[in-house]
Amino acid sequence: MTTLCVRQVRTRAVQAPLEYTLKTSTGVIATVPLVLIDLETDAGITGRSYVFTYMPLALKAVQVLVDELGTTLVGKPVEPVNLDAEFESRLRLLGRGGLVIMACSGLDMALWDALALHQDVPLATLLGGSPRPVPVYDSHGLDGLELGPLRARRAVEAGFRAIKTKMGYATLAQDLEVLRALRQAVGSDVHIMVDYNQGLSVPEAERRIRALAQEGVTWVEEPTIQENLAGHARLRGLGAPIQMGENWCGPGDMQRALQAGACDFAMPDVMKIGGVTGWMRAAALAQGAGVPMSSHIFPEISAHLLAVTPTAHWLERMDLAGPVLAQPLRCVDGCAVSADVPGSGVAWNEDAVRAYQVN
Ligand code: SMN
Ligand code: MG
Repeated sequence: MTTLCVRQVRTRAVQAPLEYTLKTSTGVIATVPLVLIDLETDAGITGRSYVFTYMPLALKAVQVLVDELGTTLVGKPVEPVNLDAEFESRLRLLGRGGLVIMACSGLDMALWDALALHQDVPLATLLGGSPRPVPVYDSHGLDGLELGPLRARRAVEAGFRAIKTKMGYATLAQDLEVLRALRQAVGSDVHIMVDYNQGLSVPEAERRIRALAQEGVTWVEEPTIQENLAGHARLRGLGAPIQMGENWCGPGDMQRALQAGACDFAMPDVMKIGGVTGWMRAAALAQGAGVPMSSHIFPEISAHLLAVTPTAHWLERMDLAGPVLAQPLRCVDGCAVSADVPGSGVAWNEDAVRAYQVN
């Protein structure tokens, strides 16, 4: 078989609409800034992926990083593990944190998509497994008293057996009020995860976790600043499992968190952990530590990755890129079902891309 090589990398910046404004305890997300990546190869196959930049102010910078790094791939074989090593060496002085690893991961995801398409297999199959249903929780706008319970009821009616809500209101009483309203809406046999998005001090987090533990939550996510590993470790054993990982930049951050005993569960974000290449290394760390591993947003590719993750736990359904995708991920009977088609499942709705393109 001839070697598949990169011919060109094209990017487009879009601001996709959000069905529900995402209000976290540390920031509000009203639109979805995405860098769409089309990695063209000399076999006429195009690998696709997207990078979510959280805030519009980061959109142009990430697009430039992807463009610049993409030019270094032109003419090279589509060998993501080798190209990851090249990025590691080339970017050693700059460092692969923040926006840089986001750009590298976007290219990595597109490279793996191209490989799977070239071999005409789903990504999970290319990685040595096969697509399978993965337990999924709904995390799309189930927040606040006004609409949270209604959306939670709709999620359960749609087959979800688990939901996640943002926590960290001004008072513990308000946290409990929202949590009890959701529990009232979904009943006792649905998992409820809560996410503080790093919003509490350690003493306040201890106070609130002890209270929430009485309510039966499945996990408490990022209760305090995510870099505070000792702080997270202090919050374990209070009656509710501690979850974190969406902000780990590369497998090294995950290793340090696990070594510090910072969490009961892990949820790397495929974009920040290092793409598919980084995810597979993270999955090995989780297996070695015996830690259940969930995904963070990016549901389409995460469905393939969790299918080959030894300690796979939950897939997060938050449909950020849905408005520009040809085929959003399907969720049936409480499981995410990646289409049994070649690649990672990422393809564009070109009309929508044109409508939301900003650059
Ligand atoms: C989250 C925060 C910001 C954007 C997307 C998702 C949240 C989560 O921390 O875990 O869903
Ligand atoms: Mg979170």
